[in-house]
Amino acid sequence: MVNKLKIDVVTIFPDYVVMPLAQSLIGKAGQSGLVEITANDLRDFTSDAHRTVDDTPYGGGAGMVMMPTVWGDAIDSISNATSAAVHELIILTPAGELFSQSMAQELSLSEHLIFACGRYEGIDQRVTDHYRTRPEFRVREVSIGNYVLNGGEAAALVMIEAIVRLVPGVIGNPESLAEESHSIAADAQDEVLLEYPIYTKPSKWRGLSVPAILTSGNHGLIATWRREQAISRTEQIRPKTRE
Ligand code: JEE
Repeated sequence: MVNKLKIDVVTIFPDYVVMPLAQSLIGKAGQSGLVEITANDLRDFTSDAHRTVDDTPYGGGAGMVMMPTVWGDAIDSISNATSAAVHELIILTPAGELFSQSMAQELSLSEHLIFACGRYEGIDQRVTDHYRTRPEFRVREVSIGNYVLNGGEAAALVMIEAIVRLVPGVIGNPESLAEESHSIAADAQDEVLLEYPIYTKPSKWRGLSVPAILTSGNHGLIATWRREQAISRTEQIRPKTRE
């Protein structure tokens, strides 16, 4: 087997993650054996009767912070159970680097991804700092966008869906991936060309007709029209801003 990807999600809500993963493309990827996903319960790595994962913040402030001890035990155990040479540790946080298509491309080539999904105010910073000193780990603090969620689980699901569909052999349609990879290279969150509008039957619906050029049979003109549509759409919806 060539490109096997193991994904571990660590969370206090493993069911939140398991249910959507059982569906759709990701589920099929699992059946194919190309990807194996495990939802791990963080509380299994606690050592007290109450299964505590959080404590009050040093320096004061609102809310609770997740303890480094529990996270360290979980990540050590999960990484030791996997033979991968490198573990990509992805710590979800509103203060992380923004997730992008190019990051998804990179991560789809990994052997082992560990998603650390915090809750409350997040995870003690020393977890990131410690694993950055360990050569067998590659640590990234990642955010999926500039809005605030209640925890990392939804963000991990978004990332997993974007990553798994890029694993070679998972998507049944290599043509659509090849087409995609053009638009990927530039993707630093600038330089992305939005897609052209798409249509199917019926040719007239509620008084709206499909643009005549698409039924003309002239593939050269269609390609030019689509390029122009993509450009004008991009200028309208994502105008280049200047400082
Ligand atoms: C992981 C806990 C909740 C809420 C404090 C202070 C932050 C944490 N794109 C994304 N948005 N949110 C997350 C995300 C949220 C998380 C955790 C990821 C773990 N939470 C939480 C509020 C705060 N706020 C003011 O600035 C904003 C911290 C995420 C991703 N990925």
